[in-house]
Amino acid sequence: MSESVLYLTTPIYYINARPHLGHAYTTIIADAMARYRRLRGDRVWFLTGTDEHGDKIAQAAAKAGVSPQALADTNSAAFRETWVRLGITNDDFIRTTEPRHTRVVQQILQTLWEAGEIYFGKYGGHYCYGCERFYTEKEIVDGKCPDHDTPLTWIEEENYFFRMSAYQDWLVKYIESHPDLIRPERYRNEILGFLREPLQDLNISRPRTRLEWGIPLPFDERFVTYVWFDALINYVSALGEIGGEHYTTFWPHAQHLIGKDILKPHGVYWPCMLKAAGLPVYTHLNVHGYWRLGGGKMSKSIGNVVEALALTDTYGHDAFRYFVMREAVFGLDADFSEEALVGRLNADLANDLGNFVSRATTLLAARGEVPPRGEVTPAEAEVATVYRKMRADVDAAMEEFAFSRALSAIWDWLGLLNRYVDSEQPWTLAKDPARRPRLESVLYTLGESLRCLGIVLDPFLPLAAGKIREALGVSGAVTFADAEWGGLRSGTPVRKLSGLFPRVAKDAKAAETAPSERIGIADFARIDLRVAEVVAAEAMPKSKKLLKLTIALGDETRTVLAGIAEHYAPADLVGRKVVVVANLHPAKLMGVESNGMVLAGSSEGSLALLTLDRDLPPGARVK
Ligand code: ME8
Repeated sequence: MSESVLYLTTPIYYINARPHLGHAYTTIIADAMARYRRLRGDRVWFLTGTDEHGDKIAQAAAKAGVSPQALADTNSAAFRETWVRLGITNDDFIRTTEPRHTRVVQQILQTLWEAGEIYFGKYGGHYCYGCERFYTEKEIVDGKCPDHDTPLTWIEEENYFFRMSAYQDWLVKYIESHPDLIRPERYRNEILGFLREPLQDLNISRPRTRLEWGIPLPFDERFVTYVWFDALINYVSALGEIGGEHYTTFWPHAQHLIGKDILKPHGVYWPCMLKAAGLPVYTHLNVHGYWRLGGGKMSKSIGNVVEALALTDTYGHDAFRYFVMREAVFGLDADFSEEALVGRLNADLANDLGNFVSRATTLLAARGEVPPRGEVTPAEAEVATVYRKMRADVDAAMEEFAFSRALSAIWDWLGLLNRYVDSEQPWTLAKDPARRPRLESVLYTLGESLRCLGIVLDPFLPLAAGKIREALGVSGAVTFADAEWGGLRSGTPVRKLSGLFPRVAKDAKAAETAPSERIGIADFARIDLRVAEVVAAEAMPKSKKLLKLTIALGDETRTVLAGIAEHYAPADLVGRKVVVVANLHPAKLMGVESNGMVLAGSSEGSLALLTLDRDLPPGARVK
């Protein structure tokens, strides 16, 4: 990443729909990018806003019996409030009904008019009121709008046109000489493919007799500007006066982020408009795919996309952010479902991240503060080396808006951290005063991992990252410069942080917390519970958790694997009578077949085997 300045924009959203999953996705990933670049110490300006002109708003306002401006005020506020609620850190919010916008649109129109880039002409075409654009014969599907699947209207009228066709050759050459102007590459190819056909001039006006709600052309008051011409200019108008300080600082570093639905206006119209107006083209157009719901194409008109966004309140903003960034490969379509969200929340957030944070802060808090760094064995060196590699991988991924790849790099490191805790067994070290130096070095590594997590997770999980920093007493702004490995000071007080991401009980409604589903006695009778005697027990090589038990069940002996190694020594088990599920399908774990399951209860980290309070022979039925 070369520039140290970033001007990042989202599309300005139409205010005839309520904010939904699709809008939130674009805005959330833009926010993550803005936060990431600020952490790098870059100068960032992050813009979002609303697109408020056009037929649809005028019609909806008439229907509601209010002025278009009043409706626009209400509906635009819904977007602004949603972004505040989601913790979006946009620096500005532009509305196309603001005077600062109108001024710049009219200025650009006047410049183009005077330069002869705009002419008056007659045009007839198939118009879609939904899209507010004309469709060429080639684009029409079965006589209908390819987007809305509704009939088109033949409209013939006099209008103003922008000489876009004159820029075709220039645009092709520009895209070819700037290979990553439009990315990912599939969308660059799509635009180049489109440009293989002759480019038409762009109709940029609508007669006021047909549409009143728009920006009047400065050179002909009988017409208003075509919505796309109006809307695209927001990216410039939001920076104030063209040539002014804010514009000069940020425009040369403009990057747009959009969904694939609006590729053509951004990939074709906009660069031609900029070129004609004598303004530099944006540096990158970053295009993401579409979220699908229930396997189909997500429609803007259906309420379930709004409901999908409401899941941010159900499961938390961080969990929602994490899910959409982790699940979608940037540029490709992705499927949204509540089940998948809960799956990620439980596995990645509650389990991988939450458990690590809980274990590490519990161990450190028990000691009160971060110990001296101590000796660095190969295990500690590996944690640091993989951390540095992860940081480089995250940087490379973020350069391409590859949020999912960035997160998976962080989670690979987190996996290593969890394995490190499992294999170093700090709770065992803590019991042996002679091993105190070793314990200190492990605890220091855990503390340093927490500190670094509190920084690198910040763009993606801002709330959780803030809590992690707080547990280590880090207050105020941080940057990636603070995330150099080894920066943790011994003596730093640590507070316990548990329940960062509580598990969500879905379907089977977590046996521990919620009342479980009722079953009939016949269902229960299908489970064959038996008394068994442990005749031999041994540790499983390479496993911290599993013990291999040989059990007698009446006449039969069986091998059963039990995840109790952290709670029972093999020698303590031989001769004990336990209760097993005898009719489970065999399962192979680490190369050993387990034939049954030993029952145990657990709560908050302690575990107890079910045994008998009077003697019964092995094989006795339990019910
Ligand atoms: O097109 N999946 O506004 P819009 C992912 N006003 N992203 C989605 C999505 C989905 N299913 N649905 C919508 C407009 N989006 C114009 C833009 S810009 C100068 C003018 C997101 O409200 C995605 O970012 O229809 C898409 O490009 C945008 O919302 C369209 O928003």
